[in-house]
Amino acid sequence: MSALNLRQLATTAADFETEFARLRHWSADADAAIEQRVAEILADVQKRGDAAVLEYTARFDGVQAASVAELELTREELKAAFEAITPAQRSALQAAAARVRSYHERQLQASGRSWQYRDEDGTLLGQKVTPLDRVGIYVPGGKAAYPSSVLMNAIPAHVAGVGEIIMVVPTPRGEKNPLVLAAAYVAGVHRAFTVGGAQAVAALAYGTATIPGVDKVTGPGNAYVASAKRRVFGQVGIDMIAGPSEILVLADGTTPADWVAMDLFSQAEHDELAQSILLCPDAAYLAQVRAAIERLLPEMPRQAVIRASLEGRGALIHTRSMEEACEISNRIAPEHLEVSSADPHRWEPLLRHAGAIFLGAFTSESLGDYCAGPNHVLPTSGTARFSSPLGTYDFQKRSSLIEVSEQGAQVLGVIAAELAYGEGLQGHARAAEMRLIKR
Ligand code: HSO
Ligand code: ZN
Repeated sequence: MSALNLRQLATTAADFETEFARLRHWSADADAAIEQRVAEILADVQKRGDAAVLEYTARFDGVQAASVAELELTREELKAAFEAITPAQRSALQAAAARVRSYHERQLQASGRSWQYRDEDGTLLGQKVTPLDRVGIYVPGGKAAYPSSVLMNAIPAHVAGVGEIIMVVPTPRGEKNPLVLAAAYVAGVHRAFTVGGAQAVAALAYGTATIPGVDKVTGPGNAYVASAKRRVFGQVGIDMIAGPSEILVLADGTTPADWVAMDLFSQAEHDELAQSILLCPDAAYLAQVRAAIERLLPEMPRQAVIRASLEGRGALIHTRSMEEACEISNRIAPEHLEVSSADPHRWEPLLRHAGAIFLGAFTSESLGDYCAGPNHVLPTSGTARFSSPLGTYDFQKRSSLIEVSEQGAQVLGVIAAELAYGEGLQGHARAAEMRLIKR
């Protein structure tokens, strides 16, 4: 095997900024052919409904069915899948689901409740929080069929109180992934259809005779699904368009080098375009991690993907200090940030932008992917600067609540009328003035 060509940068190097910019560069250029195909599929499903869904499912997945109803997986089928997996798989799914559920229940308590108050003149003001009526969860079927993602999408929806959770999952050549079905059962998915691709997103967004239209579509997918989600946004809500996975490890040199090497692999193995970066002020430790990577890589079944990811987008960066490592991490705003330090709480206050922060040597990112409790659907590609993990709040919406008292109307009416005349809107002004008591 050829030597691993893993980038090593130093923040003291004259060309650091150029190399750093190169490292960060990533573009998911919209592919015009895909965009065109997706636009056609969306329009076709909107127009012909079930018939179009059936045709695309036959063409793309090789699944022939007489009706879309035949493509529905009943709750009994999901249950049967759950019962058919091994006892160890069953209990792992249930344990993960329980932890994810309790984390999201806390989240709901902390940020998902309605509130109101009355001001001095008796006017009631507030915010009413309600769950979405119906959501669609897209689950990929091919190389990225992750049962854990079923839990991470469906459980917060369930906890938020969504009325109906509809899962769609492609089953190429009719092959169903038993763990995906079992996870859907555990997570409380209400209905599931073996339909995928842009046609599934279209069915969820527009509704067909068989597949109910939803209010929001969440979940990861390939370029077709991402394009379809972008296009239906506005008609329905979407969660986010996720880019390739990322991990950034801040190391002070106290964690066993093998552990850090494997943590870098754990995101690199997702995708050739995934990004794994290690930042450390200790040059000797960086050399140890590099040696560990080279020694461990040949053992990995997905070594080809890991190698491509590390060589294409990975880096070991020698910083002047841990403080500088924290600054660079903030510039990158990674999806996953491991603070692999003996004193993680010293650094945590310096870290402002990251999808999820993993503190201390024992907190491998992979524990967060499956079962620690927080969501693994996280902002990627620097979007952690302005967005948050998928959560119960994504399955809720807020309505403002206003009840103006007679006394309150006397004050507000004067203000509103003044501003309304200024905008040339008589109707507004007079509606406010009619409620003023003539004296
Ligand atoms: N790390 C992925 C989620 C995942 N990992 C699913 C394993 N299975 C999100 O970036
Ligand atoms: Zn992962």
